[in-house]
Amino acid sequence: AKSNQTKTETASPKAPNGKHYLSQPLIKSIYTADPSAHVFNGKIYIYPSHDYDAGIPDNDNGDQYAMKDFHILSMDKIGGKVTDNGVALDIKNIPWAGKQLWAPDAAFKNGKYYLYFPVKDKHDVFHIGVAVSNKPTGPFKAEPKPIAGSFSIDPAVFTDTDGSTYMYFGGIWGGQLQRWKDGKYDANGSKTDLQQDEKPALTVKVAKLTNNMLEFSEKPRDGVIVDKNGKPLLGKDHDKRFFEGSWMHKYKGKYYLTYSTGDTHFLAYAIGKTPYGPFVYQGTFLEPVQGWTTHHSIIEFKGKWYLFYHDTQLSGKNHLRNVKVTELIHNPDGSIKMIDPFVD
Ligand code: FUB
Repeated sequence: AKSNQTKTETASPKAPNGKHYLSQPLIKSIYTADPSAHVFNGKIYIYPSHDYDAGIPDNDNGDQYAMKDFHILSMDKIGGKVTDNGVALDIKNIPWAGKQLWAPDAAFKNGKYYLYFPVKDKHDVFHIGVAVSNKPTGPFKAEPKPIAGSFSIDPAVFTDTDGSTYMYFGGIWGGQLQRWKDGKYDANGSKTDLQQDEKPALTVKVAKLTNNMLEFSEKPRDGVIVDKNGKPLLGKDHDKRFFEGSWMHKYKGKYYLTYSTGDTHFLAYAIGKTPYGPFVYQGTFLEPVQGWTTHHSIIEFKGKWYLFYHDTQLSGKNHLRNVKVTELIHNPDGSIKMIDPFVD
């Protein structure tokens, strides 16, 4: 007789494209995105955005990403239990904040933990702030003002082997980087990019931090991404150029700048000889995930490298994301092995 039983859920459910997800959400009790992972005291800490549904319709400005606080996740090992450590910083305790608490990062120095975050000020302009704690999970206390000279979004903080710490930051479109092209904010500037296809594309900003981790020690510079002939990527190179969500890791003495290509939905990488670049474009290493945004971090843990990323497996909605992890492999020639977030 024909069975009318429905198929039971498998360990790896199918995505809308008919394939299976490569990995599963790390936590299902809250929506999380933009995972910045770090190893502190031998344990893995993830500093994500905390997505929630503010009831704001999707638009290119990203108004639907109306986040209000941060929860830090921790785990003893890859594949181990993931703990949600509760509210680490609330927007109401950031004196200068208006709205949209976007993708954070964290660092440890001088016995303290530093949480870096972008948020719009009360005039709707993104800047980057810092908050300090004695513990990796907070609670964090925000400094009274944004970091002087900071703008746009997506801070990624990297400490080099010589102890110097750098912040990479910026994002176009809703991240407003294009509105700072002349060094000051242009409220009437483009909503997307410079709209100059044949000119060098906007790129990530990089600035060394002061030893107290609270300020820029220099004016932010352009981390220029060039092709193999040394020519900057152009505005029209949408499948290669920087959009947002940068990260820096050092592998075998080289500086790997990784980032999202935004409207073409890849993670791409470029390699430099110094933390400031120039960075030579190499290719993409994560195919588009489910959902519009793609944002990541890379860490080494117990001799292996891992990619933390997000997709929209749990909700199917662009602004309600969930963080994931998978192994990242450097090939013997230094290239990064392509990762497909789906498997057959
Ligand atoms: O989470 C809000 C924004 O979406 C982030 O700042 C971007 O990188 C994108 O993931």
